[in-house]
Formats: sequence, C-alpha cells, structure tokens
Amino acid sequence: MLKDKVAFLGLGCCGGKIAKNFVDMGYKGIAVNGSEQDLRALGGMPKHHLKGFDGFGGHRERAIECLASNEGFLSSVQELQEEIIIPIFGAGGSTGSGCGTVITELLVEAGKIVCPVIALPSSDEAIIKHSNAYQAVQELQEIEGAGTSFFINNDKTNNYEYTNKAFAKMLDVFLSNDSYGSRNNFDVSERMEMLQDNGATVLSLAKEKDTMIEKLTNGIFAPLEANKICEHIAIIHAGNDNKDIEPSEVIAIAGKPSNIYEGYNGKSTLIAVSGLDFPITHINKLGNIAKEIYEERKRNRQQSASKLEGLDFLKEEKKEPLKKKTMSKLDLLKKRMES
Ligand SMILES: Nc1nc2c(ncn2[C@@H]2O[C@H](COP(=O)(O)OP(=O)(O)OP(=O)(O)O)[C@@H](O)[C@H]2O)c(=O)[nH]1
Ligand SMILES: [Mg+2]
Repeated sequence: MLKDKVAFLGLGCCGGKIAKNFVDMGYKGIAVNGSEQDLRALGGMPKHHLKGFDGFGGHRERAIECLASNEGFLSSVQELQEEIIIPIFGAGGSTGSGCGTVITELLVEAGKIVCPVIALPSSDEAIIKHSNAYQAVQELQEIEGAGTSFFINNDKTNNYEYTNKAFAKMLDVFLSNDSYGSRNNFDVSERMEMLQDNGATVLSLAKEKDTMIEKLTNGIFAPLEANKICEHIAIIHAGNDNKDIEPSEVIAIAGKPSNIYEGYNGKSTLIAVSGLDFPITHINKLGNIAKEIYEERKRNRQQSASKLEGLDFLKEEKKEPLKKKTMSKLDLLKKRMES
C-alpha cells in the first residue's frame, strides 16, 4: 500500500497541526517544534522537541543554527525508512519555514521522494510573514529533484481547521483510495509518478461538476498560473464511467498533460493535476505587499527620525526582504557542522 511508504513531518506550529490530521488517519507522522506548548497542544502523536529554540521569533534564518545544535533530530530524519516524505510547514512562520527547505534538500539528497506542503500566508498577515514565505518558496524552487509541492492558500479562509481537514481528506484519497473499475484503475506507480513531478499539484474532491472545477481553480490551493503548463492529470471517477467529468474538461482548465490517469468507483470524484508551474503570480503578489509595507515603514521612520534628531536608538530595518540567496541552506548547515 502506498500509505505505508509515506511519512509526514509536521514542522513548526502549522506543520504539526496539519500532520496530526494524517496521524489520526493512520499515517506515520511526527511533529517537530522548539515550542513545548505547541507540541503539547497536539495531544497524542509522535513528537520531536528542538532543544534550545522556543520559536525563532520570525527569523527563519535561525534554522541553520537550530538544526546544527539538534544533530539527533537530523540523524533521525536521515534514518527515515519511508520512500516518500511529506514535510509540512507554514511558509510565513520561522521554525517550520526555516527548517522546511533545509530538510527538503537533505532528504532529496538522501534519495527520497520529497513532497513539501507549504501553507502560504494570507494577504492581510504581517510583512515578515510575506517575506518569509517569499524566501521559502525561492529556496524550494532551487532544490533540484524535489517532488511535487502543495501550496495551501490561506487567503481562501482563516478557518485553519477547515483548510487542514479539507487538505488531509483530499491527499488521503489520492494516496489511499483503493476503489476499482473494469475500465481502468489509478494504480500505485501512476500515483508515485505524480508525486515525483517537480512543480505544484492541486487536488479537488467533490460530487458535483461545478464544485469540482471551483475547488480546482479557486479552492484551498494557490491559484493556478495562466500558462496551462502541467504534467499529469488524474481523475478517480465517482461512478463506473465518465458521466461525472470528462478529462477534456480538466484539460480546458489546466492545459494538456503528458499523460492522463483514470480510476473508477470512488465515493466522490477526485481530480489531481501535477507538474504545474509554481504559483509565482500569487507569491509575487505576497512579495510585493511586503515590499510596499517595507517602503511605507521606511518613509515613516525617516519622518520620525527627522523629528527626533540626535537620537540613535531607532533601529533600521535589519535586512531587505526578497534578496536572492547565494549558497544553499544545506551547504551552510554542512559547513557549520564541520567547523
Ligand atoms: N493552513 C494553515 N496555516 C496555518 C496554520 N497555522 C498557522 N498557519 C500559517 O502559518 C504561519 C505561521 O507559522 P507557524 O507554523 O505558526 O510558525 P512556526 O513554524 O511555529 O515558527 P515560529 O515563528 O518560530 O513560531 C501563518 O502565517 C499562517 O499563515 C494552520 O493550522 N493551517
Ligand atoms: Mg511556532
């Protein structure tokens, strides 16, 4: 069973909460956090406490220092037996967002199929959430050989519990549905193929055609890019024929894939589209919000500094957001651990 080949890594507060949904459904999973309070709130599930880091206070760059001083955690990640690892994190936070990209790179190097789940901040969250998310996605894009990513869009609703459950339900059907039909089946190797598609995947699970399409284009995932680039489309039809939806109707939205996989007799219709471009337009929007607020804060500070001439305690913003990195985080971690 594909379910037995998968392990979830819930990083930080958001990651832990989403991973718990999968553990409750019988998947292997662990929550990782420096905050004992966050871990305690998750109740009974496997946990790893990152020692010496009770939250990173918005500074995702602290992940290197944290991982270097929590070697036991790094080795347990490297010793994971499962073939498919799903790291989950809130991109706007710092513990999960900082550790998520480094762990992804590490596991890809170890030969795993790594499929990150990234919860993107909503537009009305604070500037640091947007710049953290932007940097996290920028780092993810540079990881060669990463599997497919799932971008959850928190702009859709601030009801996290709803989003987390909806996501867990859809991914569970994708990974575990074992319905079969005489026409064809969506088999394990086809699912693995899709998990290995670099880029983004969106899922939709519904009974009515309009809802299926609405969930695909305007559901809990970041909006699709307009370029209609995708690699695979899978449909597990609700009945034993294509009455619920035709592949051509999904192609009209997502573009022409290299292959289409179909299965039958699911409880609802599941649609998965993989190998999509990263939702760059949406993430750029978040980056621009951060930039605008940064500029506004800078202007306000300048005005304020002219009124308070001579006083030097007004701190400048520490760093420009959205700068391109030069060295991979994993390289930095390795360098640090050697010294
Ligand atoms: N979809 C979803 N998003 C969440 C949830 N909880 C938090 N988020 C998002 O994740 C971001 C905050 O990340 P956290 O997981 O709280 O941060 P952290 O990894 O614990 O890092 P620290 O900053 O060190 O506490 C927010 O910007 C939200 O957008 C959740 O349960 N579901
Ligand atoms: Mg936290």
